Amino acid sequence: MKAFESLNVEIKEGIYWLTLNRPEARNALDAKMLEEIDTALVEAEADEDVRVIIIQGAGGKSFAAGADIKQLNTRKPLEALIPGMQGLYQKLENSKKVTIAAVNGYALGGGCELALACDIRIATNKAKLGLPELNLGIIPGAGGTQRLARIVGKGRALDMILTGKIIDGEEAERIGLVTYFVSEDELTSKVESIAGDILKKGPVAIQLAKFAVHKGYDIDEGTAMWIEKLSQAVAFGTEDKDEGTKAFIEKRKAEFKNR
Ligand code: CO8
Repeated sequence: MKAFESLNVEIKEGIYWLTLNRPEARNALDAKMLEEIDTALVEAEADEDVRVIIIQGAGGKSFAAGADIKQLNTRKPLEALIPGMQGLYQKLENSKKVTIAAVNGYALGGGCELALACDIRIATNKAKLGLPELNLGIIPGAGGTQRLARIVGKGRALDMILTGKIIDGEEAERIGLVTYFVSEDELTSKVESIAGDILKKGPVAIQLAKFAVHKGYDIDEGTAMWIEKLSQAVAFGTEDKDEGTKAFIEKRKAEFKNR
């Protein structure tokens, strides 16, 4: 496992815990941290035992307060065209592992966009989420304009982006921006319990289901149905499908092998 400056990582029982660790800057995502997240994702992706990636923020005040504004201040127009944060979050969304954002404290701008790129989001009573980029004269440019609208609908996304309003975890759950709302004390156990449910499933089926949902969402329904069908054909060819169906018939727990 690599050593990082701005991250803490730990692998425990199939879970890759990725903790953003710049609490003095509210875990703002500077170039170094983005590079390290990229490296951590490559590491997690290559590890067959890792099935779930959980992203959280250190320090109890913030998940991530967005891109590092001091670094943004000197960015030139063409630098916005590099894959950068947007490309990194696309990698995250395309990961074959299940990704969970555990949001305690601020998830603003690029921090909120990081959570939006995860498969499942959990917010606590201390969470504050928003896309306040317009206050800085820029727009949410790490997938926020697209993913927020897809997740909460165009009207709510426009309201949040154009006003820059910050919402709490309870409202985030109400509008569907996060999947679960829990108290700060319950966060770790909730995340572990969701990860535990995922770890019981066949890894190939998890990957195929995730791919079908994400890729199918952006295209016409007929083509998306074919993605689903072809993904199912792949699943039907796995030993895990034989094991899963056999275990049900034999009234026992399935032992999936990832093949
Ligand atoms: N960047 C750099 N430093 C930050 C950031 C940030 N985003 N957020 C906080 N910090 C630093 C502060 O400067 C401060 O540093 P110092 O102690 O040296 O003065 C330290 O963290 C603590 O901050 P505060 O004293 O402000 O702490 P509070 O608890 O009072 O407030 C907040 C916390 C509400 C999070 C507040 O710091 C804040 O509003 N931060 C900025 C939030 C923001 O606007 N985020 C959006 C950034 S833009 C973005 O994410 C763009 C993404 C897309 C880019 C695509 C590029 C192509």
